[in-house]
Amino acid sequence: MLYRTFVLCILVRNTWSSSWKSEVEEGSKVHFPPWFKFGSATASHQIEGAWNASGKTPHIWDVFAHTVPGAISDGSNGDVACDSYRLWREDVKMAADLGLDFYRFSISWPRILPSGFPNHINEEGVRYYRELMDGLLEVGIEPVVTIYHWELPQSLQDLGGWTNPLVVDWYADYARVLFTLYADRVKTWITLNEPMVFCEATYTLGSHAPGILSPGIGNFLCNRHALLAHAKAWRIYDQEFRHKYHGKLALTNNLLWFEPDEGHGDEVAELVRELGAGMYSHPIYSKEGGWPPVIEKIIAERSRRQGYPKSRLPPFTKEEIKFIRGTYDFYGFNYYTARLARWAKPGEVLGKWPHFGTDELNISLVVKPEWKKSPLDWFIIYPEGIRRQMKWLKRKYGNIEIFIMENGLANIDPRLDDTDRVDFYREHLRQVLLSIYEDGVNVTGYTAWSLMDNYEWIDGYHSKFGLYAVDFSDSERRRTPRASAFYYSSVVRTGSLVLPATYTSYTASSSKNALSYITIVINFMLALSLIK
Ligand code: PNW
Repeated sequence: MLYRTFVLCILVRNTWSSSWKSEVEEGSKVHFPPWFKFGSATASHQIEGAWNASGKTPHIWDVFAHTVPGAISDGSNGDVACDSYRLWREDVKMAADLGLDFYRFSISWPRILPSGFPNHINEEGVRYYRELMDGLLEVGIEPVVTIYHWELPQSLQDLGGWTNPLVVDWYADYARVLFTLYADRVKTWITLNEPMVFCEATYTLGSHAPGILSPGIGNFLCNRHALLAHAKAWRIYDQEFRHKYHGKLALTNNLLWFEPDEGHGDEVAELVRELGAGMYSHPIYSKEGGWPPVIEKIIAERSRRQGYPKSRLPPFTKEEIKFIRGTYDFYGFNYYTARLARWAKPGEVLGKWPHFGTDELNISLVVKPEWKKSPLDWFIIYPEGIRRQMKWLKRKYGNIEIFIMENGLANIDPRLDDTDRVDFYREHLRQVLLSIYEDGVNVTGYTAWSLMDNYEWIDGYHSKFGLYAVDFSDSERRRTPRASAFYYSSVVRTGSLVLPATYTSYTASSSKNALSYITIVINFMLALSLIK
């Protein structure tokens, strides 16, 4: 007890350190409004493992990693991952130690419906998620559930997956099963995680499971069906469940922020924003609904020039436009990175991700030399982008509630003193504060990606996003908090960006001063012991 009090004193002293004072003196706001919620996120395939256990059948990522040579950069798969199917109590404990308001996780479609259809509901899968939800609720953490985080049952992929119009019904039936099972416990639902990524990376680039290269055709079919599927699930909830459970639903979009390259006007950036954000937002959030008109026109003209009898971007019917429009309770926003947009030079080869069909617009995406690099080539660090993107959403779709469902930094080394990640969180959260206080953006929550290192899709275990490090060579998949876990926990608990001196001096001193280094390490360990 005495020891804990001592630790607490150190934390309190650190919390009221000079860094806080100077920020206040500078006049910048450091406190989040009291209603603002903080959480962290994972996704089923990235953490659960147990790929063929307890009645689960394979989904597209199981099959992709197992059968396509070179599909995953390190040749790995998600068969065991963080073993969270077995170790979920540790995940709940980490979320509780961080003091999170909510924990976002996803449900694996074939773990609940092994055939892909609701003819058979797998009780073991149902129990797993029920126990996880109850475990969270017992420690006062809200479960935020993603219905689809890229795990299409392989049986449905064999029937065409997201390019088959029937997927709308398949998905809606699955969503209804989840609402029936869990709506009493879950009040915030994400229908689809990043349709832009699962349509474009799969069909435009052929790099994500199931790896079908069909640029300009498959991506548009997928985009269209994803929006209809989302809308159908939202309407099912709205009509059959809302009056009883009062939950909120939206999809979440990964939005890359685009600015014009030097010498280019905003027109080029605005056009690519309509492709990246608009195609997955305009049909739901705009007043008129339907595809962004400018994109619809360009694709129709190109299709005609290319000899297609109809546009490759299938238009929505009037009924469909009405059916999709307004199917939201908030805007789910995932933010990682940004690019500059410029008109492509004649014959320019646009390369891979994050180019995603920008050739349709004759636009090339480049990186500003001043932007900070991360160890991953696609991941350029641009904190202002999160604020500018939200301001853009407000301008385009009105002052809707925005919920940041993912934001976080990948690096490639497993070290615990992840000062780069602490800086990343701090700088992005500062931009979120500016959005609230300067731009009047209605942003209500922030989600750190990710609670722990996990299976990063085509990058395998190479990229690490975790607040907690996971030892993948250990059969118990030991989880250890990083400095960023300590920092984020401090933000969550104090609701402010106040930086404990522990960390400030850590960055300031690094190798310069051995004594302060030792003090810092001791402080850091003491602080961590409080979290434990
Ligand atoms: C998201 N981009 O994917 C996914 O929702 C997570 O499952 C994933 O682990 C996380 O972000 C980190 O990659 C993204 O290029 C893929 O901007 C690509 C981008 C953003 C998010």
